[in-house]
Amino acid sequence: MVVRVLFWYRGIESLGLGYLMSMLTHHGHEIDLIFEPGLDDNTVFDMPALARLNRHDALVERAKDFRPDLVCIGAPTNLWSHAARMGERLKRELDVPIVVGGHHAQALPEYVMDHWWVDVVCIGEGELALLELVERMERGEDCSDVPTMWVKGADGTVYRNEIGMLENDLDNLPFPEKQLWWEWGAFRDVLEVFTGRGCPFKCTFCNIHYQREIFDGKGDFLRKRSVENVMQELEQNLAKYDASFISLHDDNFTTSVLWVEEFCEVYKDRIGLPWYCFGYPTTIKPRLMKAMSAANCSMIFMGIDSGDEEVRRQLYERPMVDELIYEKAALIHEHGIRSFMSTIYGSPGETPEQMWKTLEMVDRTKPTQCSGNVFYPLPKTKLYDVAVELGQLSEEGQEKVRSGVSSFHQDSILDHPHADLAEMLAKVTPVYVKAPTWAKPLLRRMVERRMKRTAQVLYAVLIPITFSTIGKEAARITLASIKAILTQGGRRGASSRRTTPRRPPRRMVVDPPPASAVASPVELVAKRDRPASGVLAD
Ligand code: B12
Ligand code: SF4
Repeated sequence: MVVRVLFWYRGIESLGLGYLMSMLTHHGHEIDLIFEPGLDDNTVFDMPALARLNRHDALVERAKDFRPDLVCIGAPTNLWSHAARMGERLKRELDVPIVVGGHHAQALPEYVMDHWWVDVVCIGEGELALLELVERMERGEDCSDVPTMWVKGADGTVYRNEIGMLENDLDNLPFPEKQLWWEWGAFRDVLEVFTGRGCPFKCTFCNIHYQREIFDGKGDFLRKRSVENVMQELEQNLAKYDASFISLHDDNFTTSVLWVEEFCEVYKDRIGLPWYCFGYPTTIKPRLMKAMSAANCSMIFMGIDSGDEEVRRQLYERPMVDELIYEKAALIHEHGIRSFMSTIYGSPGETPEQMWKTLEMVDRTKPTQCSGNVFYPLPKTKLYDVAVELGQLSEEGQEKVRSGVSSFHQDSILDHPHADLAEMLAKVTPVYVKAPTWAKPLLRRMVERRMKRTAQVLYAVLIPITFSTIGKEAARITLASIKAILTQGGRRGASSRRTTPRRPPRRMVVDPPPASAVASPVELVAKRDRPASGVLAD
């Protein structure tokens, strides 16, 4: 007997949810997706007037029509407020268990679980955990001790289970679902893929350092798929979708030289399309650049983050001297690869001089494109704690983070004495690095005089120039998702997965045996059956 599982997401394709979806379909369960284009609130726009395009009523109708047994909501911090709005509504309308996972749930499981409409919180990677939950539902078994899941009982008791073992062999995972995302217009020209998980570095504004702690002792944090497995996924998708770009979304693609060399060798013969990836300055090596350039690598995203060595070393824990950054940027360009540099302004304690140095440095690296971000204290990160300790993140600010406010936008939520400078520099940076030399003093003056409105207009108008590569795909998916929501909306697409006849929803049983008989979470993890390997997509 199958279990029907409905997923919700917003704005862009989520490869994380894609993995969960395909894990379930590979084990015979049925899935559907409701997707909000999110044009009203994203990295570029904050235009509440466009909220109607999300067509919540149509989405809820589609959800009802699917008659799910379980609803799965993915929520990074920036989507939490939207996720919560939809989660609450779905609970009222469908009255089935709701599982929330993703980075917000990982960082703040207690907070997420405190919401009346949340039944289960996934505190780690979800493939094995969700499958186990769904299979227990299918068998009508108790779900209170599913590893990696916190589960709420009918009386409000929360069963806080430990994180289960990580899937060490990523080749065992089925390839992530694509079709539903395509139907919703969430991707068009750029095919996204992960070749591995994890990152060896520990930047203090990123989730990696605490993830490494929560996954400690649970298997390998840094994992790579086999090159053959990645090629099969790409070939399978390229046969179906007319993409002309490949995006390798690993946290840090350039970490393993040998693996990347092997990948490039095979990729140039079997795929050949231009691609981009994320890289970390110290891992950018001549040998690697040569191999990547020969394999048609088009662009590398690299964090400069700060132009001040002290900030990089002490605050961000990215120890590297200025010369190294200039050298690596030049190396990328020498090999004919374009660069996308990213910067952060307004970190806790950062001075105006340090912020200006960032603008200078990124300009000197001559990036093809560049983003300016205002520092956002992501929950559970070291820099969040620093902001609180320095008195720059008030109780009100902390509540904003918990509820996901502003994490998309270029408004500082710190009580930072130079927040206005940070906001101005973040807007001007992408334009500044592309501006002719004569225009740079004018742009600097615009920042000094805090001409916020002019900077905002300039930023929005020049997006096609400053973000030419990403901008084109963004425009394509915007049009595609508007079309999808207008034409498809409540109607189910061609990939609808429901084949079972209508029947009452399957219950999630949370009925643990008496306390004395309950095994410790550690014992449960140890004895837990893992899904058989060989679930590799064909
Ligand atoms: C690639 C990437 C992107 C890509 C997205 C690619 C894509 N299509 O998915 C791009 C560049 C577009 C992007 C954009 C942004 N990103 Co980003 N991104 C990442 C990165 C490097 C990898 C994410 C990923 O896919 N991981 C692999 C998949 C398999 O894992 P996953 O998504 O976590 O999903 C697993 C589990 O979390 C869990 N799970 C997830 N959802 C659910 C739901 C349920 C029901 C269950 C049971 C389980 C579950 O199971 C999944 C499978 O194991 C991470 C860093 C990281 N290590 O995670 C940052 C990261 C996720 N991004 C982050 C941020 C802040 C952003 C932006 C807000 C940046 C900005 N200012 O614009 C935007 C917002 C995008 C959005 N979703 O709206 C933060 C999020 C922090 C937070 N607390 O939310 C991260 C963690 C990096 C960081 N700075 O620390 N990002
Ligand atoms: S290199 Fe990137 S993914 Fe790795 S810890 Fe730093 S910011 Fe996070």
